[in-house]
Parts: sequence; C-alpha cells; structure tokens
Amino acid sequence: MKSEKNISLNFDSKNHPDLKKYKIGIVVSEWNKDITENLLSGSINALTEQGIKKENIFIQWVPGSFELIYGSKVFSEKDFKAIIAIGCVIKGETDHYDYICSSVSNGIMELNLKSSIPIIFCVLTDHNKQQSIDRSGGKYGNKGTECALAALKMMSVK
Ligand code: DLZ
Repeated sequence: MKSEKNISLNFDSKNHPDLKKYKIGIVVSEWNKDITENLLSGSINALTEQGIKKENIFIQWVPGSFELIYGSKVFSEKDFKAIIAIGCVIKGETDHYDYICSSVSNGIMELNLKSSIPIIFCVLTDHNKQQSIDRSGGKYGNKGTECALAALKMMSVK
C-alpha cells in the first residue's frame, strides 16, 4: 500500500535561530475530539522538538470543523507566525460531510489568499473512523506532526 507520509521531514531548525521567539496559533475542533486531540499532540510535540517554546503555542478550541474558518480568521489578525487548523470530518449517512469538507477547505484557502500568515489545513476528511485513527498517530503516522512541519516551512517563505 502507498505510504501516506507525504510531507518531507527535512526541516532543519539550525537554519532558523529565531524559532524560539515565534508564536503559533492552533485552532482545533471538538468534534471527533479523540482524533483531534491526537493530531494536536502530534503538532505540539513536533513544534517544541524543533524549538518553538510551549508558552508560544496558543490553542483555541472550536465546536466543529466548520468553525475552524472563523477561529482561523480571528487568529490571522494576531501576531502569529503561522496558524494550524485541526479538525476531523468523518462521512456519515447524510450530505453534511460534503458541505463541511467543502466549506472548511474553501474557507481556509480563502483566508490564505487574504492573510499574510500561512494557515495550514490539518483537517482529516475520512470515510470512516478507522481511517482517522490510522492518520492521527496510527499506521499512517500523525498528520498533526506533518502539518506542524508544514507550518514551520511556510513561516520561512519570504
Ligand atoms: C454537524 C457535524 C457533523 C455531522 N459531522 C462533523 C464531523 O464529522 N466533523 C466535524 O468537525 N464537525 C462535524 N459537524 C459539526 C460542524 O462542523 C459544525 O460544528 C456545526 O454544523 C455547527 O456549525
């Protein structure tokens, strides 16, 4: 089966001496909290391992993935170097999944076009719970970790 670890892990913190000064905002959804908590831990661990200070990571919980858009908008007006939006949408019996996935991906994309801060899309969009477990610290790694590295890389884009 294809490896799902697609983001290269070659971020070298030695080239970024200012990391300990940088503030990062994380907006995280309460819906499917057992999954989003693991994504959040993966992100925090990766950020602190690379030199971001724990006290410079600001976490805002929101009710569901749909609210990641507003939460990220509010955070994009603060002095963060990057924002990570964490959520988990799992397909149910109705079309709700499609509306939420489409809204949150478009919403975060539009914020990226307007904001001077990169906003990282760390939202699992899965067909079932097992797929989410596999990607939040399971057999396909932790997308929270990968998205934290994406945030660090995007902070360096001049
Ligand atoms: C309503 C809803 C449903 C059915 N499924 C999910 C989901 O799988 N993942 C998620 O993050 N949120 C879900 N929500 C909640 C919506 O994101 C949102 O919080 C509500 O529609 C209120 O705006």
